Amino acid sequence: MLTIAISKGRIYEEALPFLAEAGIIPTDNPETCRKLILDTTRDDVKLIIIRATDVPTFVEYGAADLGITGKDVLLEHGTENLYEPLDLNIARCRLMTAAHQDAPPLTGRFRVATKYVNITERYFASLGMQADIIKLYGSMELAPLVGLADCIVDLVETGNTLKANHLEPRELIMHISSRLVVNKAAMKMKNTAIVTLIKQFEHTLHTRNS
Ligand code: PRT
Ligand code: MG
Repeated sequence: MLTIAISKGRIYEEALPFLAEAGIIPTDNPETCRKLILDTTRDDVKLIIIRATDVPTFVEYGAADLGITGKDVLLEHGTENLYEPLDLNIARCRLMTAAHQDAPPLTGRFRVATKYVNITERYFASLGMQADIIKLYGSMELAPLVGLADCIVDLVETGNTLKANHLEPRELIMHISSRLVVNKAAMKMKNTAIVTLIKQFEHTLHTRNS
């Protein structure tokens, strides 16, 4: 049995073609059914539907053999206890700093609101800048508007969310895409099945790029 951890929404939707290449078609739709464990057209594969930020935890502890999650989530969580064999190049976006359109460039000591505390700390430290980080769980865009922070660190895709809130992107921290991650013990114990799956995912990737 192989268990794959994945979050609903954009990653799930964009991962479906990869799963299909491996003969894995979920028999329920996670958006409409309330099941957290989904059967698939393969008797030996189940999907578990969890929050995006929980995927590394489930895979690390072996509660799932594999997972699909954003590089943002992986970098924030830490990846020492996982294998990351494949960049699926899906759910792409950019991790950026953003500030109010009228805000001056950052100098001296300033406050940054983000849910990416670890990445943000490392980023500003690498620039030798003094950032006081305020952890938020959502609606980061609000922070500069109400004087909670001088800037934010968040994901940007089209930029529409920033624009709608009178913010603008400033510095690119990194390009983000979703990755396949594998539990280390499972990679040994279920090597053949997992390696086959990785090859099938790679095939989808190569077909797309050609
Ligand atoms: O939504 P929930 O609170 O359940 O969890 P989540 O936000 O962690 O999950 P989800 O499904 O929203 O995002 C999962 C992953 O998708 C992220 O970890 C990223 O790797 C990837 N991804 C790709 C994105 C985006 N693009 C994206 N645009 N995740 C979030 N956004 C949000 C962003 O945070 C901002 O609020 O969309 C808004 C910006 O979009 P634009 O187009 O207005 O710029
Ligand atoms: Mg979200």
